[in-house]
Amino acid sequence: MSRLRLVLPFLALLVLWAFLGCEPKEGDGSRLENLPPQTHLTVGYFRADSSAVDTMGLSTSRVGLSWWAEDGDGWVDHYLYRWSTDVDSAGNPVWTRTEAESDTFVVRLTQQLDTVRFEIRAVDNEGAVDPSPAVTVFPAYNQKPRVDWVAESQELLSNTTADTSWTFGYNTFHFNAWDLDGSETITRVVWALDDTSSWTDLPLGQNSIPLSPLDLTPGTHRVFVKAQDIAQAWSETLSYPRVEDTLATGESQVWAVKPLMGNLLVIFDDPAEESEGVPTIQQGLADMGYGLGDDYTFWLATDWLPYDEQDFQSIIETFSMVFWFSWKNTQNEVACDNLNLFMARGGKVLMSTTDLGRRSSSGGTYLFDGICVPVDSLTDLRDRILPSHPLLPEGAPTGYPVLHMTEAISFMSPGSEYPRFGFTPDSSAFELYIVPETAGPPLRPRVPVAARTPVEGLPAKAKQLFFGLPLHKADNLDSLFQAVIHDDFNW
Ligand SMILES: [Ca+2]
Ligand SMILES: [Ca+2]
Repeated sequence: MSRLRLVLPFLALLVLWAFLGCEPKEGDGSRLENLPPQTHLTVGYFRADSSAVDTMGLSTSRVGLSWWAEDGDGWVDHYLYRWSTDVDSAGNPVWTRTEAESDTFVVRLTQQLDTVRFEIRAVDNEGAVDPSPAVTVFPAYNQKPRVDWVAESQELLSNTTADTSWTFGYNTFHFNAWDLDGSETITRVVWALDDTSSWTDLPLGQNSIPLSPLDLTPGTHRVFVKAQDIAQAWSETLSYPRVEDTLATGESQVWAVKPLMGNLLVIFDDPAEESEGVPTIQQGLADMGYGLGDDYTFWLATDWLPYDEQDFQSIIETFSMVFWFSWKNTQNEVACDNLNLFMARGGKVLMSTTDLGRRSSSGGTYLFDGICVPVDSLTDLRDRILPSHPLLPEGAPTGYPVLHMTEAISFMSPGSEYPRFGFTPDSSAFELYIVPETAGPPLRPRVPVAARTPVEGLPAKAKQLFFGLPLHKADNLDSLFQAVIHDDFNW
């Protein structure tokens, strides 16, 4: 054996000794080996609608967790956690980094009752990971999804005076679908009309069921909707009308669809005057040969318009003419965009109201905001129109009759809240009717009370007529309707 062969192992041992000797020894007071952190976990179940811990709450899959960790020789830098369902496409565990020490999770259950596992491990300032993650395993119960109608969306259908409510054939049902486990866990929403043996899927996220006359034939109907979650659980089935034992006070038990008939839609929008105004208008139309249900459709809009503007647009565009009768309060402002679009597409509108929008808060000037009448400004001059004061069709095409109010109408009460009669038409319109000066006392000046907007390039025809008074309190309506329908709007 050569000396070299004895020396080499010795040198190797020496190097090894020197290397080991450089390592700090635990407890020797010099630099310590880095200790990994130790992670702890607290499980609390939280109700989805409250931050209160529900200690009994194994009935939700929405869960609140908090955690902390200690590190004996440094500090905790962050955490890594994963749910048993967190795997990548290859099935490998996926860990999520967080610096938070609590969170609320939606556990994505794939069956009604599932076991879920959560583990979390702290990472210290030197990158050492807790080798023994904190773990919890618990059963979680899936909540059924829920559906309900959007509040107020069924105003059209709320008929507090009768068992039957009605709509026209355009009606969009708006609903909310949610799930206490997180609405993102809803995977399917279906609806049915009348026959629940056949359901139609809605695109996810579309919380409305738009129905047209293709679906809504005249007669009674019932619409149904339900949602399904990722765990295949169905919500209760929601219907309109609701089933009897879930009806709220005033809700209708029967929903009927009325047909859209004729080329004229008459909207009556003056609840206080229904008993007199409705027969007056219907008689006027009958006298000039227009039959209810054949030539025109009547809509008693006492306190509602469709929730969905597109429904209203679709309804009015079924017709070539819309007559809208109201007085001190009208809802036409909510429909103005629709009416303007209707007219831009060739529709014709006759409207009567003295409701011309809000006054400005400062000067009492009328803002004319949101109204769709051809008014430039109010003359604000004439307090009353009596039955003896004629309404003269000055500047009107031939055929328009002289009108009289059937009772004295006044805007002087209450206080000065209401404008007086008379307005100046805007640049698109011309005076149609005026009330001439009336000898006093008190002397009452001449005022324009109606305006006519001719069709561009067709001045003998009109597209809009506006009366700044309650037209349903005027006489000679049959002659007026004759001139409007058979001549001025006939283009
Ligand atoms: Ca450490
Ligand atoms: Ca659920």
